[in-house]
Amino acid sequence: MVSHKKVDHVDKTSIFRLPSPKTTKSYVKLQAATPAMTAMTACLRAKTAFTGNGSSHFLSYAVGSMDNAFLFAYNGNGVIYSLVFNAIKDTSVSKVHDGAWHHWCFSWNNRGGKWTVYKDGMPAAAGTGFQADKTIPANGVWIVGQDQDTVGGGFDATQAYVGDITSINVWNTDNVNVAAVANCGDNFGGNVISWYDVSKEIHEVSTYREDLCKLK
Ligand SMILES: [Ca+2]
Repeated sequence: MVSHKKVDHVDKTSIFRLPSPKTTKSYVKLQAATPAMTAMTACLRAKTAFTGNGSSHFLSYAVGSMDNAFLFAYNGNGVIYSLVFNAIKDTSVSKVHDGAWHHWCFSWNNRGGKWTVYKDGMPAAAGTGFQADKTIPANGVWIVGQDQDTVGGGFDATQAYVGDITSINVWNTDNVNVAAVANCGDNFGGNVISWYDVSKEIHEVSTYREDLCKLK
């Protein structure tokens, strides 16, 4: 048994730090009741300077029938990508690992397969025709910092995230005021995952406090 602590509420200034070198032991499970999603938006704040081989997964969502139901990640060149319903969308959004805090969102809608990557509240890349008419299945498991190849596990150290991460929110719509979310709007909690409220099962991840919104 791996020991871990369970945290039902964290202060809004709580930040998770996933250690270097990459390991499969460090991750946070977010316990959310997730509906089937025909559209979604996932947002988070991240600060990393990791470069090198392998990918780095901010967030993964797996169900029994599909481990790559949703992924939000960047590759070894610092380029954002996502997977929806087991298909990858590489983007042109780069320099994730510049060592500074950034707010990132990925939104998708199965109507026309419209997708958008937002950096610091502004659209940075977008397209259509990605997984149109697909539905992300319900009742899966959300893991911060690892790619799941089985539900809640099957991690690969080369795919772990190294760095700081916080403010993870997920909505089952792509109709989100991302600029307000990025600018610490009061009403930023997701309706699928709300960072303030979601229960967090922490595995070998350290936390510290910093109010990233204070500077806004
Ligand atoms: Ca996987």
